[in-house]
Amino acid sequence: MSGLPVEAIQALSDEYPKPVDVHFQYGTAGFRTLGALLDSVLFRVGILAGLRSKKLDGKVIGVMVTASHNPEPDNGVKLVDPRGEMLESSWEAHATTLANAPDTPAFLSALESLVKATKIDLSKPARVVYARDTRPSGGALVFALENGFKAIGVEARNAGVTTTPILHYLVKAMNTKGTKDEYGDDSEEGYMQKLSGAFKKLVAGKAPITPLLIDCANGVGALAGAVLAEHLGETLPIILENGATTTPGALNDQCGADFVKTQQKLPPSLLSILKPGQRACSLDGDADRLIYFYLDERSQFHMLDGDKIAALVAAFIVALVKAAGLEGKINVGVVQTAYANGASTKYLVERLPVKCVPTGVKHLHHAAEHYDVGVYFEANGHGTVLFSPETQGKLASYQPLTPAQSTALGHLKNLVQLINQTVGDALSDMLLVEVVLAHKSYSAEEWDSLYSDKPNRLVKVVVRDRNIFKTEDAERRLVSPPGLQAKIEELVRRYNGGRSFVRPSGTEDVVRVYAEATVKAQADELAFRVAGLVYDETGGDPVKRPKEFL
Ligand code: 16G
Ligand code: MG
Repeated sequence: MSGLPVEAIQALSDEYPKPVDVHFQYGTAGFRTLGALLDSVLFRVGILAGLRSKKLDGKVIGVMVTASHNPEPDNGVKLVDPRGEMLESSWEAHATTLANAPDTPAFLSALESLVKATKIDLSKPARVVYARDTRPSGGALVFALENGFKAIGVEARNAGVTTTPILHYLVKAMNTKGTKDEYGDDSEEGYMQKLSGAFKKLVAGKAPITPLLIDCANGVGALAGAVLAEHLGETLPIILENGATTTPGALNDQCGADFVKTQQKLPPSLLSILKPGQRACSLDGDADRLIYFYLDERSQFHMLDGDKIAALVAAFIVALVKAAGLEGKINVGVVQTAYANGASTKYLVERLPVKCVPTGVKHLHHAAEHYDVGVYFEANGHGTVLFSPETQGKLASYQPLTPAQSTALGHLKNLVQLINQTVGDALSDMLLVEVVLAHKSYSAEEWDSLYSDKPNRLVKVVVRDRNIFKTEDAERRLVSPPGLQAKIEELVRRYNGGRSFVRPSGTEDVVRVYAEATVKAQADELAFRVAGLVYDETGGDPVKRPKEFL
C-alpha cells in the first residue's frame, strides 16, 4: 500500500463526480473550460498539488484559478512550480489522467499509480498557496480545491483574489524566504513594495511622468492596479478604467489586452475618455498580458503590442549593459514566436541574437533562460525579462570604473528588482515600459516609430480534426498534412513581402492561419487564400466553406 488517505479521499471525491462525456486536458494554460464543469477537476487538482509538494520535499506549490482573457463563464486552473514557474511538463500528463478518471475508484487507482511511478514519499509535508481571479464561479471552485487539500492533508494558504503573476511571485517568495536568495516579502504588500521601490529609484531625477490610462478588463488587475497606484503616488499618475469587477458579464467584454490585440482597436468604453497623444494600456483578465496603445493627433488608433515592448526593452537593456562597461561580459538575447511581426524581428536581429520558439509561455521562458539576460515576449503581450543567476552575481560583484558606469550598473540592478522574473506580469511590464519611456523621453508615438509593423492578418479555420496538423521549425512550417506546406509556399511567393504559417491552436478547437504582406489588402488576401487551402485539405463541407476563403 502506498499509504494514501483512501477513506478521506473517497468520501470527498464522491461529492465531486466527474461530468460524463467531458474530456479534460491540461493544456498550455492548465485546465480551461466552462466554470460550471470544473468542480471535480478542482478537487482533484487540490490533491495533485499536495502530491507535487510532497514529491518536492514540501516545497510550496501554487494553484491559480483563472481563465485569463476568456469569457466570464469560463474558468480554469493551473499549477505553479516552486521557483514560480509553470508546472513541469511531465506532470501535465498526470494532471490530465487524474482529471479524466471516470469515478472515485478509478481516481484512487490513478493516484496509487502516480505515487508509485513518481516515487512520492507520502510522509513528507505538503504546502500550497492558492488564489483566484474575479470570476463569479471562482468561489465555489476554490471550495472544491480546498476539499482536495483537506483530503490529502495540505498546509494551504489562501492568497485570496489576486493576479496570476502575484501568485507566481508568492510561490517564489515563500520558497526562498530566509535564504540568501530571498525573492521578496511573501505577501502582496511585499510585491507592491518591491516593484514600486525599484520603480521610484529608476525614475528618480527624470521629468515628471504624464498620467497613464489603464484598461483593467473589468478584472482582478483593477484591484491590484489600485493598490499599486497608491504605492507609486505621484511618481506614476495612473487612471484606472474598466474596473467593474462585480458587474455580471463585464469581464474581458469589449475591453482588455486580448480584445485590443485581436480587434486592433480601442475598447469602446474608452472612446470618449482617451485623448490624442495620451498613453494607455490594457491588461487581460488575470493581468499577465499587456498591450499599449494611443491615438495620434488625427485620433487614429495605434497599438504597441508585445513585439513593440520587446524592441523597446531589449534595446534599452543592451544600451545599459554597454554603458556599464559590461559589453561582451553579459549577453542579451530575445525570444519570440512565429507570430512576431516580421518588422520587429528585422529590427531586433540587427541589434542582438533572436530565437524563435513554438507558441506558449513555457517555450519562451525556457529559451530565455539560455541567455545571460533573456527578453521574451509573445505578440499578444505576454512576456518578461530573465536575468540568469550568474548575471545577477556579476552585477553584484562588478566594480564600475566611472560614474557613468556606476549609474548604468545601478539601473540594471534596479531592473532586476522591478521585473517579475517568474512569469509575464502586466503590472511589472507596464512599470518597465514606463521606465524606458522616461529614460528615453519618448512619447508613445516616438516609441511606435522604432519600426513600422508589417500589415498582417490572423484567421481561424474550423476543421474536422486539428490533430492532423503537425508543424516543425518553431511552427513556421507544416509537415502534415503532406503537401500542404508546398502549396502555402507557392501562394506566399506571389505576394510582395509575403509570409504565412499555419498551426493548430493549443487552446481552441481550430487551426490558425497567420499572414503578412507589404500591403494590408494583400495580407488579408493571403491569409484567406491559405485558410481556403487548409479548409479544402481537411475535406470541409463545400456548402459551409466561408465565402471569404478565396
Ligand atoms: C495560451 C498561452 C499563451 C499563448 C496562447 C496561444 C500560457 C500561459 N498561455 O494562452 O502563451 O499565446 O495560449 O493560444 O502559456 P492558441 O494555441 O490557441 O493560439
Ligand atoms: Mg492571462
